[in-house]
Amino acid sequence: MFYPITTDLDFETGLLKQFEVKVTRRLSDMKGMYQDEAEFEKKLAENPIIYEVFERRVPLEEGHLVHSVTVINPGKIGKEYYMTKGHYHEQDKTAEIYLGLKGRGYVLMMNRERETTYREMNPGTIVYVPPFWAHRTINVGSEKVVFLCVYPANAGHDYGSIEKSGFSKIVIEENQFPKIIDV
Ligand code: M6P
Ligand code: ZN
Repeated sequence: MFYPITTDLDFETGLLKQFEVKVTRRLSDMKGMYQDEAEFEKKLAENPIIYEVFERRVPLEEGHLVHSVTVINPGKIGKEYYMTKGHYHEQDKTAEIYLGLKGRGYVLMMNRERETTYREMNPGTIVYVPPFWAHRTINVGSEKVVFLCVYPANAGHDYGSIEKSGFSKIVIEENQFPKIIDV
């Protein structure tokens, strides 16, 4: 029997005071995901942390809800902002909720027909990622992007489809503003 738990979220930082799982993604974990390959190779020397995920451990079974906070650092590889890898759910009928806590983010979403849309995520924005949509979060600002995520614990991450075919659009900085362009 899994007993109820509480978690303290610090509204100053957006960070969780308790977590059991921490995932750190560095640039080297994102091979092939940035368009500017020369810049990617160059930055590999310092291999910066792109984002981190802090998660409460719950059983990864139907009925449970994973809840975690993700922190994306500010930065760019060439013109392209730091972002998450992005994924479909393996159980693709499962949705996800994000709550923006800090910073300026874009949530890029793509369905299996490769139709792509995005929503801005600022502190206080709730983003609903419906079933069947791959999702990637992009830090389009100069501060950390911090957001809470909640999703069914049996959803699973399908990274393979994104590693293979990418998203059909990318987010770059142009004249100091974010811009979505076709790949
Ligand atoms: C959010 C959720 C997680 C995800 C994380 C990082 O917290 O969507 O499920 O793991 O972002 O994104 P990704 O797994 O695509 O690298
Ligand atoms: Zn997800």
